[in-house]
Amino acid sequence: MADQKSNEPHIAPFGGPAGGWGSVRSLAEILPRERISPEALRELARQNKPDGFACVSCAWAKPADHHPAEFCEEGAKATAWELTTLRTTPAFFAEHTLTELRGWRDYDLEQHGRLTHPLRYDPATDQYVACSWGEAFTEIGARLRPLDPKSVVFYSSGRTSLEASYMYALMARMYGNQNLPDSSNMCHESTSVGLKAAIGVPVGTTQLKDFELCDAIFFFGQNVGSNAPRMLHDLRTCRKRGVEIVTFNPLKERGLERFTDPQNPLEMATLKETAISTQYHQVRAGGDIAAMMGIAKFLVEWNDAAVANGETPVLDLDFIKAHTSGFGAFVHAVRAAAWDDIERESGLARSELEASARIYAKAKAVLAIYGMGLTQHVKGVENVRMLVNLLLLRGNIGKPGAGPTPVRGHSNVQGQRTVGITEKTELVPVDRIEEQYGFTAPREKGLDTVETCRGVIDGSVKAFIGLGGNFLRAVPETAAMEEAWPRLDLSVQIATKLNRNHLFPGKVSYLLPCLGRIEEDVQASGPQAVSVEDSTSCIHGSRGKAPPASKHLLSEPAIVAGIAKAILPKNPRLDWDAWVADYAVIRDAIEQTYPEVFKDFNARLFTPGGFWKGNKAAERIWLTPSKKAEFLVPSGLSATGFADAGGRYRLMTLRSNDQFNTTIYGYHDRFRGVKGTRDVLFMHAADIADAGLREGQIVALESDAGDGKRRRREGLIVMPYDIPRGCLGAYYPECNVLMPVEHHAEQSHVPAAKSVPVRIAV
Ligand SMILES: Nc1nc2c(c(=O)[nH]1)N[C@H]1C(S)=C(S)[C@@H](COP(=O)(O)OP(=O)(O)OC[C@H]3O[C@@H](n4cnc5c(=O)[nH]c(N)nc54)[C@H](O)[C@@H]3O)O[C@H]1N2
Ligand SMILES: Nc1nc2c(c(=O)[nH]1)N[C@H]1C(S)=C(S)[C@@H](COP(=O)(O)OP(=O)(O)OC[C@H]3O[C@@H](n4cnc5c(=O)[nH]c(N)nc54)[C@H](O)[C@@H]3O)O[C@H]1N2
Ligand SMILES: [Mo]
Repeated sequence: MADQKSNEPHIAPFGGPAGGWGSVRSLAEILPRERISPEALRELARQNKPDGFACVSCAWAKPADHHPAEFCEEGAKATAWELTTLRTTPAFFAEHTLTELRGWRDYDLEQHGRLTHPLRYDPATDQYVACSWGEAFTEIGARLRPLDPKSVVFYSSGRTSLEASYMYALMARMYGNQNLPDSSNMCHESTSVGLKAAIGVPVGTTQLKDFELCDAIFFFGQNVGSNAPRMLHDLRTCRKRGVEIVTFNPLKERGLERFTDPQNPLEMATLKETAISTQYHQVRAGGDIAAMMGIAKFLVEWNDAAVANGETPVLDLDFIKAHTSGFGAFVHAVRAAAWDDIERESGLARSELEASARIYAKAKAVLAIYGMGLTQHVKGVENVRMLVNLLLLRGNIGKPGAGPTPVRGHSNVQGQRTVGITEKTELVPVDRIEEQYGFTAPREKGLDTVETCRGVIDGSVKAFIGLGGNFLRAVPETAAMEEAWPRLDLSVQIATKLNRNHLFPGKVSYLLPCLGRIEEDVQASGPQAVSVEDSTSCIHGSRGKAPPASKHLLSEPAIVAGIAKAILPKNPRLDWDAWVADYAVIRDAIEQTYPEVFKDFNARLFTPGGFWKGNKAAERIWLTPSKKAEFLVPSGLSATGFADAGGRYRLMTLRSNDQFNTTIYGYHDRFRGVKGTRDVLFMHAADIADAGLREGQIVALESDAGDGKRRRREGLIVMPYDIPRGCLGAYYPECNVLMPVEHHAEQSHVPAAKSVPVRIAV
């Protein structure tokens, strides 16, 4: 199998902290492998600095008073990945057919280096051949113009800048659809839907300064050490001031246990570690609603007692009365929930939940930080709503040091939504764009990621444009998707490196190479900057200075403009060329469409720490229909959406410490003690014994979704691991083949990648 890699796989527990010498060694492996030049090394130091570039890795906040080197191991890997001196040229494609390349591993495809030329697929030879940009745009226009706009999809991955995203969304609407799925559809859409319904804003309410003011942090389902390592500094500072950190995660993730700052020479020399979590609860996958219900139950009980004794209430009853709706029904549900059910569903003992409820009840300000462990479940939206319930009980939204803090994924995934990348009409100022550009914008809801997958499989989607990303690898049901993809009339991929999606051409296919954000982008008016929005709603300018990987590359705004001019009639109110010549003009257009958020956009572009776009819920103004923050009674205690049954496991598909989504940097997962392989199945020792398996045995997984479809992943090595019983862990994207398209979060349609029903096959 293409994914299998067994260069002496080695599995043994890792004893070190997150960060520390391990992260330095990990970099020492990557930098030479990417043949990084001295200039590129200099670029590393410009990461997340004023007038530097915004890191292309995660979306965590970038402080104004930055650390001496505001980058982390993962950021450095992402920078090295983009600045590699390795190249994938037309000569490479002359030597390899796509059929052959489909046998390569994801790692080897990208490791070959940056794409250098625009390419067209030649079905006669099954190869990509170099073409001119003009030729590419002309044919893309000729193919798209006759199609029904409803059958065309414009995907984007969350790395694309605000400028290119705004242009892309506008182009789609002018073309005639809102088929604008993005990586957020697979990620924090449960947040966007859940928080919007509960508190009237689709994003977290907190900022970095709240880390200085909280006295407890509740941390659910986010692997900070691997996926947002810069936050470890904030967490460590919190710990040093005695903030309690209560973590809920099925796995003992090292970054949540302890950390050594690789940028602090004293800590490194003395091997000093900071313990991060003060309580660590290994909740079952999909057990968070139950866990939070247990905490709420203690709070309500203690409140009853306090009120009866004339003491200060445990709940913030004044806040609840003034600011919330649905409290009565919620409390009724809390009282009705049975401890046996809570303990079974959460996998946690009542005493553990009591211990965390004590911390919650004592804290004056609580931050609730979370990631994919909550959002990627069938009840992902209810997970988010339950977290809000918990916060509302003690008024922990809209006060300093408190609030929901979703940790977003890609570096501009939140920002794309801010400037129009959405399939939902209600999230777009339709009247304003119609007036600004003189056209009638579509009102019909567009396709999201799940709906796009359905459409590709059933043939109703005819053309796909991908602005970054690796759609075909990131989505569920990858085998059926790969089988269906060649039936597309047109597949266009805008990318920096070759990935598996590019190996599945449509009837007509183009692979268009673009500049990365770290590279210098010179247009008619001179060198350009772009912008991104981080997880805390702060908007940052970003200026690339590294020499481009090839002189044939175009920037993302230039490529979008090229396609737009080819598919749209001329519009006197919109000069795409003028936008490409000077991105400040795009920012003026963005400001005109979104005057509240982007006031004085160009002037504020390089504000240290970014400029905050504001947040009504943070001011306790609730933009919900009831004008209050809404409690929700969850529909049940389990988030999995399927019943437990003999032999059926809950599979969590996970990221390693050595990947960025579908980009595989290497085959080690240092923190989890895995070396040289990704073909691992994490499993509880007692489950291994009960299933009659043994450590190191090679097994297959089959999906157990009850829909009669066969989905199978071969070649996984059984590894005993500290994981709750009945739960399994294995790596994404290799296990996406096991996920049915229809196994997604209700309402938000996020694929339910953290509890996939599977059976073990031998
Ligand atoms: N280096 C690096 N950085 C990244 C990425 C990357 O791949 N590599 N990806 C980026 C992107 S796009 C995103 S969205 C984020 C992803 O970052 P995370 O949100 O951390 O996503 P995952 O790595 O998928 O891991 C989720 C965590 O949830 C836990 N978990 C699984 N199921 C449950 C559950 O039911 N309940 C609870 N409480 N926990 C659960 C897992 O054990 C794991 O620790 O990171 C971003 N940053
Ligand atoms: N089973 C399972 N599936 C998941 C997840 C999971 O946890 N489990 N997580 C989901 C999540 S949270 C996400 S966000 C998605 C990720 O889905 P995507 O965002 O679609 O995937 P990436 O792997 O981030 O995309 C990598 C590719 O982006 C291209 N690229 C990199 N930089 C640039 C650039 O600057 N410009 C352009 N144009 N292209 C660039 C490169 O060619 C690279 O190969 O996957 C989702 N799928
Ligand atoms: Mo993501």
